[in-house]
Amino acid sequence: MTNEKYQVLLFEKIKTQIFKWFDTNNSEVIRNEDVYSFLHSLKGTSGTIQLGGLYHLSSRLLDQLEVKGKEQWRKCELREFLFELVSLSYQYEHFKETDLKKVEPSDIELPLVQMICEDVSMLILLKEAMEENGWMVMASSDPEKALSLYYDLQPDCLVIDIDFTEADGFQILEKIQQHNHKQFVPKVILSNENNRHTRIRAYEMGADDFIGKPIDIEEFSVRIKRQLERKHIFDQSVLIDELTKVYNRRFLFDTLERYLKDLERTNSVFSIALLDLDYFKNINDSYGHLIGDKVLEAFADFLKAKLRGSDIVFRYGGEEFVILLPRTNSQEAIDVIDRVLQEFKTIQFHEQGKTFNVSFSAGVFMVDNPALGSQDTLKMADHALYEAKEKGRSRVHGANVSEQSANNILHVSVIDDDAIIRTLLVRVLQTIDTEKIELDIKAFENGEKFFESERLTDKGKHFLILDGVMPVMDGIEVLDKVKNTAQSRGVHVLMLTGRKSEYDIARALKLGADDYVTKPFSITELQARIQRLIKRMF
Ligand code: GH3
Ligand code: MG
Repeated sequence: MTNEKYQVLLFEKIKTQIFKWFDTNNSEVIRNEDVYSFLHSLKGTSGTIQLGGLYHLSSRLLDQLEVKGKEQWRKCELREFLFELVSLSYQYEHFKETDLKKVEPSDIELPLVQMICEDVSMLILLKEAMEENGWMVMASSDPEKALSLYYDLQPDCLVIDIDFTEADGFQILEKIQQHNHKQFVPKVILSNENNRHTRIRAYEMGADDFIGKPIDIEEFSVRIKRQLERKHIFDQSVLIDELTKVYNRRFLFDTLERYLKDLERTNSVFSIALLDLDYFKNINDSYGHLIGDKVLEAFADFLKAKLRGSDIVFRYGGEEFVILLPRTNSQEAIDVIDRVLQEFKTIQFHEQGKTFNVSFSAGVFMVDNPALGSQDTLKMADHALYEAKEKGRSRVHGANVSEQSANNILHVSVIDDDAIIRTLLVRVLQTIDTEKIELDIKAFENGEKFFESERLTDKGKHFLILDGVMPVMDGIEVLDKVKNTAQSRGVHVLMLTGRKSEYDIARALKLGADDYVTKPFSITELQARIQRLIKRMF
């Protein structure tokens, strides 16, 4: 046999062992001797068949094993310990040696591009080209879904291919522009109709750039890059939220830092309140996003009118607002916010011949310890907000420093028949820092096992990472079934698909997958992507 064949066999062996340890329900603990003999044999064989990287890694792990001097390992400890090995096997299996250099760590805060395009081959092509530039790309082929995703994700740039067969591409642009003229997100239009009339119409409707087909990929990338740069500069220089005209999130952090410094110097305590509109999604769903926008504007105006001149209002994100109340203690702040709530919820909104009221929930936290950073301060207010939501909404809750309140839980399920990928993904998920969300992670080797577990009935939101191709009930079937269950609203799905399976990608998007990633993926990039997705979606 050639070296290459031995190499393949050796990686197979690693895979089988990993499967036995982590995937079967044998036992919770693994004997150290077993780990030792496994690594020892790896070291021996890899040296012989010229796998230098694997040889060095197994030697190093063996040394560490000795230092640790354990008798047995818990599954999770061992998974952590062997992560580099799992990751190396994955890369060996999926990338050629020469490709490995390309797998570089990427920034967690990658720019996010949203692409809307009916033609799936074009979608795949451009998504791939953009991802090569290190940007994260969310792609949708369905205009309705794209629109609601746009509000959920708040992308940094929009690419809209207006050549739809049934929908009117310009209508999508128009709908987004109605919201967008108050919120700067660059929009790039693609079309076959590269004539003067269409271009003028696109620019008039708010397009920032127009690219005619056929598309030169290199030029396309540069033009998108320019738009992302514009957006970045814009975000850096603006302190006011354009929709609501209150201060934005970036200014909130600057201000909080200033107040924390003041607290240290002069001992003047202050309170912060985190407000979140109740069931706001329902307003968007029933009346459309434009009415949702109107409610947000009205809410911000109301806050400014009802609070003291020294209180500062910020838009924290979507339908969340922060109020900073200088020189105000916890009880005073709770009273102020509660008074605002009682008045606000009596206001009647009249739209489309119907009348409705809106309430909010709030968490209040008094800051009297300068050692807490701005992030921690907000986290405390957020815990209290969570309590207020849990207790039935439309109420104000004070944070209690000593009380460790429950976090928001997100159930993440990995469904993939490949043991290496499962182990990798679980570990990747475990290292993700999700601030206020606690992840409950489970892996399944196929869709049947996933449904048998009845996991979807667990309360809270769900995030599924689904392998497109599996022997028992493939990803598309799982997706179809998930989207047809009663709980489908709170379920977000990321599909892992083969690079060439255009048909699968098209079906996945049609069936309601929120995003797809083609295999093989770079681990660091996938990590960045999942982190971003979780932060933005939950
Ligand atoms: P809860 O009472 O638990 O807070 O429920 P909710 O429906 O308010 O909360 P959820 O976080 O599920 O939904 C918030 C929605 O707000 C999702 C998003 O699409 C929408 N949204 C975020 N930003 C904007 C915006 O600028 N305009 C509009 N119209 N909607 C937005
Ligand atoms: Mg809300």
